[in-house]
Amino acid sequence: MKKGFVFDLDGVITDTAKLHYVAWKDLAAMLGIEIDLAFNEQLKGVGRMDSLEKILAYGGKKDDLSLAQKETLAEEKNNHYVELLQDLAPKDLLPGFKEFLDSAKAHHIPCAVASASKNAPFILKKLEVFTEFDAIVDPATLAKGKPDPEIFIRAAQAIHIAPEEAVGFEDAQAGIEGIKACGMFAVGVETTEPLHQADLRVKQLNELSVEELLQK
Ligand code: XGP
Repeated sequence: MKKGFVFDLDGVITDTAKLHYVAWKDLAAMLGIEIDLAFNEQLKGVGRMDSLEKILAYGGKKDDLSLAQKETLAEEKNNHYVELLQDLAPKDLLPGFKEFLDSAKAHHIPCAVASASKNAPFILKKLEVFTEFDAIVDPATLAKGKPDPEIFIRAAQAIHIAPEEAVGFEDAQAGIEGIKACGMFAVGVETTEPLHQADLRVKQLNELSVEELLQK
């Protein structure tokens, strides 16, 4: 029996993954690096500085910039991304997410957010679901990012269950790997590429019922 749910944010609760792509693509272009959707899969679930490092390595510019320059670039990308978020509203919750969350609450199942994004609280407030979660892990407090399982272990702890008692929801391969590495049941929300190692794959959360998942 499962006792709690742990959700990624970008691409699971709302489709902000595509806005990250727009902002990273523009920043990369400014640096003379062209990224495409296939490369973008590698940025999903990965924190801000690590995403920038991946782009620089991809463009052969790994050792070209100082830490201060990288921090400035990461901040520029974030400013652009936050501008793109301004109109975000409850209508932007992915289909079936709110119904699923409401059903979990009706079953008294604790729910946590495990996102690499430092913008998670801001986005959840815009979507008007911030207060619906029992815990939101602060990625700034983590030693390692996804695919390390740390964020998922911390999310399970925050809702007072063992990782094996939780179901994790992810749209990123790095996230699925983190979920599996700590023994959680992994639901892969597949929007583009196939997610390897997921225990269950869906396109949208409205394909799932809380009752069924609790039996996993
Ligand atoms: P934050 C974001 C990264 O910038 C982005 O590349 C990842 O895909 C995303 O986190 C994963 O959720 O972090 O810049 O919003 O803090």
